[in-house]
Amino acid sequence: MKILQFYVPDEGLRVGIMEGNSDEVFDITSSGIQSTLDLIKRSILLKMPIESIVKSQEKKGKFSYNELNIMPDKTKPHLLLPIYPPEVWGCGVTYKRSAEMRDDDTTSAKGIYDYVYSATRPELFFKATSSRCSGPNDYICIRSDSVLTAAEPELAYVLGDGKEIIGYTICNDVSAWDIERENPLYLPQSKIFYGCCALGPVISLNSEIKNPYNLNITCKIIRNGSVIFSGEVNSSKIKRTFDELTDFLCRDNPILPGTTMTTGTGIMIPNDYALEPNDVVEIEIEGIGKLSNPVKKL
Ligand code: DO4
Ligand code: MG
Repeated sequence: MKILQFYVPDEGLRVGIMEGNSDEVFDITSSGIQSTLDLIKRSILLKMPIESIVKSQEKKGKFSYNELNIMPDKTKPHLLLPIYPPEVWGCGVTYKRSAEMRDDDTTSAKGIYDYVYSATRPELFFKATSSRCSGPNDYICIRSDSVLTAAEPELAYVLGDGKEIIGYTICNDVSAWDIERENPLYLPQSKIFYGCCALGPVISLNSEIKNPYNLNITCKIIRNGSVIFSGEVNSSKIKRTFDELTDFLCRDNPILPGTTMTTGTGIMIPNDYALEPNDVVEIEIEGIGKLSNPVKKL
């Protein structure tokens, strides 16, 4: 089962589900479940799987996914962020390619990426709050003081109770690489800004993802209607387990249900394909779907 959020004119935010390979989105919103975060919290409170809670909800309406998969427009039903996460955290240098390219391109602190790739302690960083996240087909941003901002296509997971993973989504960890490379102490500014984190289009619950360590991840950058970059990786290439990453995240750190963790990029986009206004970034992950976002400069 996949869970998602969408907007309907005159009704506002709706909670949706999709089952099997069907394109149908059923509206399961109720007075107690007004967001996917409510659904996660209800499942924790009642100690019941999300699927069982959903089964007891009345289906209020039906939409086709394609109809909802449009740019946000207040006059039309459209997809929203699949969750308003209390926090989004990021993992860094979890793929060899990321360590190699980052070390090659930095002059300020050679070797730091190779160190963290091999060290016991992973790199974890605060990435975003909901107000900094962009949903499907919404703009991701290049900050006004960056000339080299890149897409980072990543598999992300959503936490339920404590360290439990309830499902998976796609994240674009949009990053100002020029600011990151100037000095490692600038990392928060390279990572956190308005429109720095795209999530969606859905959360695929655990039942939907047989093996999260064997998912094909692809990314395309489209400029003026043509694909100018295309890359892929399999999540089997990740160095760390998700349990290991969550363990470090939760160490002496209060983490709320719905917190979303993005697991690092294994597709390093060459500098020549730094984002430009009006580019469109498409990231596809098996079992989850395709997250597409246009780009604008702040
Ligand atoms: O330290 C830099 C950030 C690493 C990152 O975002 C990634 O590997 O995906
Ligand atoms: Mg990243």
